[in-house]
Formats: sequence, C-alpha cells, structure tokens
Amino acid sequence: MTVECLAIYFFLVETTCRSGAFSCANGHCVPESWILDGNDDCKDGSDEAKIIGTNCTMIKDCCRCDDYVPHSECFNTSDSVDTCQCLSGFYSNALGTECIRRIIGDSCTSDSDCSNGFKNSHCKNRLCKCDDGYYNSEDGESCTRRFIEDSCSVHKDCDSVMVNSNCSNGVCQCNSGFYHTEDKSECLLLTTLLSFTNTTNRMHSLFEAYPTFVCILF
Ligand SMILES: [Ca+2]
Repeated sequence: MTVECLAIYFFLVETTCRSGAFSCANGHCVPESWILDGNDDCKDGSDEAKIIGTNCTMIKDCCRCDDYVPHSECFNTSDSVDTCQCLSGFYSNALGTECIRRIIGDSCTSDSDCSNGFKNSHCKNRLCKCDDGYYNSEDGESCTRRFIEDSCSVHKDCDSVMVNSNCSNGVCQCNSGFYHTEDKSECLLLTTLLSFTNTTNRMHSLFEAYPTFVCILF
C-alpha cells in the first residue's frame, strides 16, 4: 500500500459512519441494531461495551455489565428497562465507565449507599457519615470504633458503642463506679470486671489500672 493509499485508508476508517450506523472504536461501521445484541460485530468489542446506564438483559449469559464495568450489575429500573447500574455502595464516574466505592463525605440517598461501601456508616443530609461512636479514619475511607481514652466531642460519641461511658474533657471515660476492661472496649462494674480477670497476668494488669480498689478488695 502506497503512502497515498494509507492516508486515504485512515481517512476512511476515521470518518463518522453514516446515519443509522454505529462507529466502532476501531473505525469500522456496523448497523445500530447490532449494538448490544451479544455479538462482537466490531471485532474490538466496542459495539458490546456496556457502560453505566446502557440497556442490558438480566437473563442474557454473555456480556454482563461487570464484564465491562467492575462493581456493576444489570438492574430492572423503575421504567421497566434493564440497565447497567453500579452496585449499592458504589457510584458511577461521569463517563459511566467506572463504579467508584463510596467513602466518607460522598453523596448518597440511602443508608445502604454508604454502608455497602464501608462499614459503620449511614447517609445523613445526603452525605455518607460515620455512625455514632465511630470516627473518620485518616484516609477518610473507613469508620473506626471509639474506645475508652479516645477523643470525643459529645457523650454519644462514646456511649453509643460503650454503655456506662461518657465524654469528659474531650476523651471517652467510664461513668463513675464503672471501670474499663483491659482492651478499653467496655465499662463494667468492678465486681463484674473481677470475674473476668481471674488469671495472674490479668490480675496484674487490673492492679496496675486500679491499685486502690484491688487493695481494698483483697
Ligand atoms: Ca453487536
């Protein structure tokens, strides 16, 4: 093929297909009725490439939505048309070519939009937030549970995950008369706490934490 012929060839394949025809990514033209019919007519997959929002058929074995866009699925939408949609917990990018996992601060319409993307979260004022008792991780992609001595702002930051606790001076503390377990995950009465600490090592830890009470008791 001469240089002139090559130029004409590339001009032809890059020309937009006539009305009623689909322009394949490789420059070929196929009838629009062949789009998403389950056959790779373009030979590059572009006439079968599904993006978020394109029609799909739930019973069709080939060409599943997630073959093209990970974390997507064929859903029966409200207008009775099956379309590729991102799974709950994910949202589509502007091009519809990617489903992105929601993180803290992303938009949402239901609690599952957030909680299916990351645990211990919910949708409030159309934004994903951590549940009470949990705080944003440094990367903003997960919610971390509070423990005794973790920072807090209000009582529910602490008592929603640890009964008999409160927020005092900016940190979670046990209520008066209650003492935290060794892992600082619970606040218990001293008698209850002692029933869980019957080994030498745990008694030693308890003594370090509450020497006065242990001495009084024994
Ligand atoms: Ca096709």
